[in-house]
This record gives sequence, structure tokens and C-alpha cells, in this order.
Amino acid sequence: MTNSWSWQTASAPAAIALIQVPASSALIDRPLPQVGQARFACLRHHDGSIVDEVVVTRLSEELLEIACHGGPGMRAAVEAACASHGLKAADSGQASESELWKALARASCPAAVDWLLGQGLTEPPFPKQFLYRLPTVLITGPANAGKSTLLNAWCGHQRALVSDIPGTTRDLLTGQTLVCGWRLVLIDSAGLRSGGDEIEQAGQALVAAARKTADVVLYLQPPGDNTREKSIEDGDIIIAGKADLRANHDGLCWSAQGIPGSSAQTLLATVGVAVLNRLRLPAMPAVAS
Ligand SMILES: Nc1nc2c(ncn2[C@@H]2O[C@H](COP(=O)(O)OP(=O)(O)O)[C@@H](O)[C@H]2O)c(=O)[nH]1
Ligand SMILES: [Mg+2]
Repeated sequence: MTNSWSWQTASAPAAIALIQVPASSALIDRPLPQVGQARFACLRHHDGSIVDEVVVTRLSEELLEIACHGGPGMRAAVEAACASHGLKAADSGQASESELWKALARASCPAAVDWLLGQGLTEPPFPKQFLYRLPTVLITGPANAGKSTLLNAWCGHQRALVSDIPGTTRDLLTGQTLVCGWRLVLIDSAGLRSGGDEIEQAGQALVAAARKTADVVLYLQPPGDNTREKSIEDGDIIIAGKADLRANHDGLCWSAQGIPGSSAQTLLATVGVAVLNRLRLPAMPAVAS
């Protein structure tokens, strides 16, 4: 018989918590239930003192599942009781109380908190780094494509100046948005074009540098864009910009005015989901956007 026990539930405070322990009558104050049956009992410390009122289920001849109370103090008492019986904590994949609290304190956004509370520190099926840092999304494309307008709409306020004068945006401008609970850092950038004055060329160098570090690159392509070949790189998410000026609305598109059948908000939500998919981040339905 194994000599180890493990938590079966995440270590966030909860009404109840589950442990699995070897089937030993020393642990409880009543006879062990039959296999497949459950009973109320008291969990005992090795010295005989009562630790908690619990429900004991006999999973097999050798294994018990015990439902105890799930507050942090009770979890600590249960851990101490198991240790007093000479049982060792197995690595259940669940975080210890303090590890989880530290992870929650570092969580990057509501979806990360939601994930940690639900799953503890189990290995996520998405890049773990995004539990603790915000993904960056570079918005690039030719001058006048509507990049700054897209940034403003996504941030929900006027972060960048918008104008039909090419070269209005020169620096990298950042803003944030929430998509299905994941917070994204959006980076607006100078329009791609050759020539221009020294400051504009410096702006182009900033875009090139931002490309190297961004987690996702959105290429906003205005109608009639002919810079495509040299400016779009493998892996870019291409968005058909100024879709209100286009007859065809197939594929991923964006218009600040919306298009027939889709408001600007609906189009943004679709772009947001495309970004999450690229980052392999799951939409967390329980978390408000
Ligand atoms: N028709 C139309 N015009 C837009 C749209 N988005 C931006 N514009 C206009 O295009 C011009 C350039 O926009 P801006 O966001 O500054 O482009 P940027 O140079 O790519 O940052 C401005 O006059 C905007 O009002 C759009 O979705 N549809
Ligand atoms: Mg701009």
C-alpha cells in the first residue's frame, strides 16, 4: 500500500476540499466504509484529537477519498494530520496554498486569475507566460490604413491622433484592451513607407524593432494597398481595413463605421478572437470582457 496522500482540489479557499489517502482506520473515528460507499466521520490526528468532520468515501480496498472543509486553516490542519500518521504528500500537481497565492498576486489579467483559481498551477494548454505577462499586439500597415483609429476603438478612448495626413503617427503608442478576460497590449506604429524625414525614418526603425518582440502582428491592409509583398511577413494576421469602402467583406475585416450586418464592436470582437487563437489563449466565458 502506498504511503502517500494528495490534494484533489485546487488550494484556493473553498467550502470543501478533497484528499485521497491510503485506507487506514487510524485516520477516522469510525469503521471504514465498504468499497463504493461513503459515511460521515471525524478525521483524527495521530494523537487522537479531532481535526474535522468529514465525508469518507472508499474508492477501493486501498484508497479513501475524504471531503473536508476547504478554508486555508483547515487545509493546513489536514496536512498536519496526514503527516502525523506518517503519510507523505504526493505531488498531485496542485499548488500549495502559498504557491497559489503568489501566482495569483502575479496574475496578468482576469482570465489568468480565473484559470489559476480553477486549475491551480497545473500546466496550462497555452503559453504559461501569459498567466503572468501581457501579450503584445503590434498594429502595422501602410500610412492612412486606419491603424490609429483601430487602436482608439479597441482601447475605448482616443489614445492616438487620427488624421488623413500620412506620417501623423511616428512613435510607438501603446494602449490596452480586454478580450474574453485576456488583457492585450496594443501597439500603434508609424505607417510603413520609404523616404520621409529623419524623424519618420526613426519611426520606421521603431516599427521594425517592435516586430521582433511582438507576440502577434496585425497587418491592417487598406483598399488598394500595393505594399503587400515587401511589408507582410509570415505569421502576420492580415485584416482588410476600411471595410466600409470595400464591396467584399469575406475574411477578417475592420471598419470604424461597421459594415452591413456587423457593427464596429462585432468586427473588433472577431479580430480579438483571431488574436487569442494565434496566442493559443482560450476564451474564458466566465470572465467579463
Ligand atoms: N472610411 C473609413 N475611413 C477610416 C477608417 N479608419 C480610419 N479612417 C480614416 O482614415 C484616415 C487615416 O486614419 P488613421 O487611423 O490616422 O490611419 P493610420 O495612418 O493608419 O494611423 C483618417 O481620416 C480616418 O478618419 C475606416 O474604417 N473607414
Ligand atoms: Mg496613425
